[in-house]
Formats: sequence, structure tokens, C-alpha cells
Amino acid sequence: MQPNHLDAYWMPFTANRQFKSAPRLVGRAEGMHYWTPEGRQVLDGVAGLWCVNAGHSRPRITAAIQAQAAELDFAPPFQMGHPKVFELAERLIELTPAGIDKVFFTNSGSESVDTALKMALAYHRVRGEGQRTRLIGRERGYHGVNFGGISVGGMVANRKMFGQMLGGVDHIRHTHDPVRNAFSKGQPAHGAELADDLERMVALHDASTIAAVIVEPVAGSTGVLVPPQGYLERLRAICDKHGILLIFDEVITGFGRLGSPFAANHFGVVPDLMTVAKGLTNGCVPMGAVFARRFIHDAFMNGPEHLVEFFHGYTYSGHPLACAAALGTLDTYAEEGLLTRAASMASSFENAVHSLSALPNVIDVRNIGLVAGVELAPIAGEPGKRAFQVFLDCWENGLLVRTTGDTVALSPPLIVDHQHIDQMIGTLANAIRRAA
Ligand code: PXG
Repeated sequence: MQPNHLDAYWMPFTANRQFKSAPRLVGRAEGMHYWTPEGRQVLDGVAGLWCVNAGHSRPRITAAIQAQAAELDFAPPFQMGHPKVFELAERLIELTPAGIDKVFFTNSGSESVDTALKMALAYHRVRGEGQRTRLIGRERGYHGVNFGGISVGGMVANRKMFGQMLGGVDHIRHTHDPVRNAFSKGQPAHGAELADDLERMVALHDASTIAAVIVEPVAGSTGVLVPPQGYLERLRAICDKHGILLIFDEVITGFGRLGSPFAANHFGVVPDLMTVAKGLTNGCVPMGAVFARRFIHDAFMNGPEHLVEFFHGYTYSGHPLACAAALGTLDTYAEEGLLTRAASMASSFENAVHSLSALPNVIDVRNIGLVAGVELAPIAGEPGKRAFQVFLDCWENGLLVRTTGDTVALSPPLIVDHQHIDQMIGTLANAIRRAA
């Protein structure tokens, strides 16, 4: 057997054999670009993996991490604290919609989701409604890869391999409706009534058994599904009517992707719990968080004061390096107006992505803020292959995109300018033509 220096690493969510036969490596990054180890420049069309919202290798963030590593490497998070974790929590709740004013730290989106689900279950229990154990997700939802997240998630490939899911989970219908909504610009016109599927859950299970419903305000991983006009408002109203907590999974929509700090601000719909990660530290150090309304937190604050109130947390919750990275990130976002920049770029980005509509095999284009999905007709019998061809073609021609099924996703760093958009669309258009 030939020694193979790529052999030991079992890569996540990767076609390992295909990759190792033709590896795609990045060695350096700055601003809007990656460079391969050989020095080839690649435009980053997906902010790394939907996370590097301020662009790569930003000096303030780098300096903050370096200084923090020298000053305080680790602080125990249980029964102890350090100044920056409190400062960060305060800074974050200045950005969240009014009413959301508690922050719990995790290390990833997946951990944030499982934390939020546990908070919802425990919240009902501490207030004497412990029979509210049912969790409702949505078809085509992605909520990370831990058992809670895959149970409420709705992507079959992420579920079918792993046997037992959490019990007592059900799913409302997804909102993707290409027949009525194909090529919508921004929020599609049709489908607010799909929120009524939650009423169907209530009719089936009874509201008194339901703890929470979790949705991505804009579904990312299943192909950029933008919520129909009025849909999120209706979901909020049904939750209010029945005492069900509403959880927004903002791992992708958080930190400026739509043109507001969070999707909750953008759509004017305030959930009870919000999960974030990715853009929280600009992808530089792993960190996630759950934002909670005060009443959820306060429901736990009833027992003897010397006792732990919520039996949950991670060794690395609020890690000093992650806090420093997040503070440097928030400074960078603030100095450059990045949390609202997508709003000013949205209409030119929208026009650019919709210019792909007439190309062969393009069956839908969806967009909002600085995120877009371009859906291609699958090759008969080989779903996902056409988009993967486009991904490889783009990579070879200096553009990083992301694919899911036969949808190509664009979600560039929020520092993107008009020339970058032109280059992205030009490279992608050529790749789509060649994949015909
Ligand atoms: N929730 C949502 C909405 C996400 O998009 C997670 C949770 C999990 O986050 P962590 O940090 O545990 O990975 C995500 C992650 C893709 C892709 O295919 C999307 C994500 C991750 C990897 C790939 O576009 N989102």
C-alpha cells in the first residue's frame, strides 16, 4: 500500500474518496479571498461556511485573540467567571431585539440547538408544566448534528443512519413551493398558511404536550428557503395562543446576513429563544450562544440561592479566546457597519443572481439580503451531481461556492463589493453553462 499523507484524517460531511483523489486545500486567507498552498487566489462566495461575515484575517480580531492567549488562557466556566464573558453578553443583548436579554454560551451551532431544546423542556418543568415534552421541528430544517438537532431537523440523510431519534418529536411542513413561488425575489408571496400546520400538531397532540417549535427563519442548508410573507408572524401568533415557545435557529441568519443584526430584527418577529454561532466570532474561534427572553431565565431562579439552577454547560462555555474573538468581531462589525451592510447591497446582489435565471437547467433562484440559492435541474438518476460539477468548476476557476442537493448557495462575506459580485456571477454562469 502506498503511504498517503491524506489517509489518517476522516473528513466531516465530505466525499472522502473523491476529495483525496483530487484534494482542494486552502493555505491562507485575507479579506474576500482564499489562496491555495500553491498560491492560486480563490474568491470566497460563501464566507468560509456561512461564518466569516467580516471577511478573512481581520486585524482587530487577530490582535484580540493573540493578546487574550497571552493574558488569560482558560477560566473555569462553572462557579467562576472572567471579565470578557460578561462584557460580551452585555454587548450581544444590545444587538438582539428588545425582550431578549440573557445569553448562554456554547461552542457551536449544534450545541446551541441542543442547549435551547433543553432550556425549553426544563423551563416548562420548573414552572410546573412538565408534561410539555414534545418538540416540533420542520421538514427540510437543519439544526446541526447532535441528537436533539437531528431529531428536530428534517434532512433525511442526516437522520436515517443513526437509528433512534429523540422521542416525542414531530415536524410541520416545509415552506418550499416552487410551483407557486419559483424565481421569487426576496420573501415569496405564497405560503403564510403553511404556518397553520402547527395548529394541526396542536389538534393531534394537544398544546399541553408541546414545549417548543424550532425553525430557521431562512433555511440555509436545505437550499436557501426564504419564509413566505406573513409566515413567521403567523407561527409566532400560534405559539402565543398555545403557550408554545418559539425558537429561531439563527446560526446562519445571525450577524448581518439579511441586512439586520438578526433575522428576528429583520422580520420584526421576536422568538423566545435564539441560537447563534458562526458569525459570532467571524468563524475564527469556535463559539455559539443561546439568547433567551428574561422570563425563561427567571423561571429557573426560584430555588435556594446556593444551588445550581440549570444543570447544563460546557467546559469551554465562554472560553476567553472565543470571547476575545467575539469582541473583536463585534468591534469590526460596528466600525464598518457590517450588520446592516447587506441591506444596501441586497438589491444589486438580487439583480445579479436573478440574471442567472435564463441559463440552462436553472429551475429556481431564491434570495434575501446577501444570501442566494440557485437551484439546478438534477441529472436524471444522479441527484446532486450537476451542482457538484458546478462547485468543482467554480473552484478550478477561482470561486468557492457551497452546494446542497442541486442548489448552489452564495453567501459572501458582508464586505463584498460590486466587482466581487460580478466576478462571482460570471464564474458561476460559466460553470452552469458547462454543466449543461
Ligand atoms: N443550525 C443551523 C441553522 C445551521 O446552519 C447548525 C445549526 C450547526 O452548527 P455547527 O456549528 O454545529 O456546525 C448550522 C450549521 C451547509 C452547512 O451545508 C451548514 C452548516 C454547517 C455545515 C454545512 O451549508 N450550518
